[in-house]
Amino acid sequence: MARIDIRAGLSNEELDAHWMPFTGNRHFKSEPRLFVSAEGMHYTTADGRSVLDGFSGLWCSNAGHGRKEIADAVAQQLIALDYSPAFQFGHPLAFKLARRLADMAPGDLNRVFFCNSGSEAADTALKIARAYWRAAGRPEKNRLVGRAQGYHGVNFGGISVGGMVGNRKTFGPVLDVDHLPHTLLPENAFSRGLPEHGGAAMAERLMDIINLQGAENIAAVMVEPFAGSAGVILPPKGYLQRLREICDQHHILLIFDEVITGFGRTGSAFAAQEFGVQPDIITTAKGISNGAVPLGAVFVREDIYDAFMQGPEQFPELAHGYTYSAHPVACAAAMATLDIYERENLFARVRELAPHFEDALHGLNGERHVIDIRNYGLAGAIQLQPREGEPGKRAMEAVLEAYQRGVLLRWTGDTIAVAPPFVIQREQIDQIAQTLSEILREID
Ligand code: PXG
Ligand code: PLP
Repeated sequence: MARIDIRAGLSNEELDAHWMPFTGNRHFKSEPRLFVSAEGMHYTTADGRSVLDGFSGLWCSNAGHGRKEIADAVAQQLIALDYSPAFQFGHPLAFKLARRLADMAPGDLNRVFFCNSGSEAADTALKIARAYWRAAGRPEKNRLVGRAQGYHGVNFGGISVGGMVGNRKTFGPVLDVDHLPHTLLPENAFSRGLPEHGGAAMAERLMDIINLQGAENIAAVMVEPFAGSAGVILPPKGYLQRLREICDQHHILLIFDEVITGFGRTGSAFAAQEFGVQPDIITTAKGISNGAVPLGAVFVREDIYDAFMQGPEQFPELAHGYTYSAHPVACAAAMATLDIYERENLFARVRELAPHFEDALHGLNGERHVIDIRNYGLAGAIQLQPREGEPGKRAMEAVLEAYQRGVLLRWTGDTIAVAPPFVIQREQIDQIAQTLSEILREID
């Protein structure tokens, strides 16, 4: 029998050359986990195994993999117009896409700034917030507020506002930012959907920061509607509403980072709509293009944009932009993605599947090691008791074992996260839960 090659024929030199992001490089390279193709709900590994995608890649492939409509749109765009200069020139598809996105967005978030990732979206939003207050004649409003356990990507603005200590502490001084406490409260363990307890009180902590720094010095508060990366930490009922009220009272912009929650994950296009809270700015990426081509977009209130439209008309009103802002190929991928979401009614499908998904995850309540289960829409988390002296190890082992048994999940700390594509079948949700149940019984 031919030897099965999990390394896909890669030499040590090739494996070594690629410095992998957010990966234990030595651990990975000693036993690589390589995908060579994907179709629908499944990846195929280098050694020819089929792996059910329980994580939409990395919260990206909401419509499943290998979507021909996207591939065709991308191929046609590459031939028609491969690149168009992003600054001082444009191409029609960027404007059409912006308009279409604006129509999906809540309220008057009708101005769309394109970038290439969630990290770029975060830094773009923070810069727009600060520059807005200058344009509005309030230059001293420049402080930023984030939240513990928040994730806003890896650029300097994002890690400053972000609250993942591990992503900041090796990089020296970052921006001087205040952080709200996270909303993972023990009394809310095993909540189904939005937790009941502590919402308004947790949001009230923003008042501590306002009292400390002065609202006159604060530009914006940036939070994820629910924290994805930290392990699906949901906002208790009333939390986001109260944040909004406080921001309104004190003239502070509220930025929702919807890189994960945007494009259907909650069952609505945006979590802002699902939770009924209107932010001033929304950042997105990932699902906007089904992950097929990198793309990010920042949605901004119309009157924020208007505040910038002053001074000599030939000068850029915002000294910011990326070579690949509104890249034609990314725009084509996004258009085709939105077509699929619409045609297949995939956000409604999230709402339909959510109760089954919730039951399947909460069915793991009582399994060994499980200390909390959280869910909303098609996002979920199973939090494990950390193994004595080895934090993070138990969830890592569970996820690596799931991969061996044909299910792709993600670990973050001792939490296992689940976020399947919206095209998942009920039996496949059951397969994820069943696999986890078996593994939790077996691992130490
Ligand atoms: N904001 C949020 C809310 C995110 O979730 C980013 C910004 C950064 O996006 P880019 O495209 O620059 O990576 C993210 C990314 C996980 C996981 O394990 C989450 C992300 C990325 C990778 C893994 O949950 N979120
Ligand atoms: N570094 C150099 C030397 C550049 O010339 C540029 C863009 O022109 C950049 C970085 C920024 O690249 P991007 O616009 O793709 O973010």
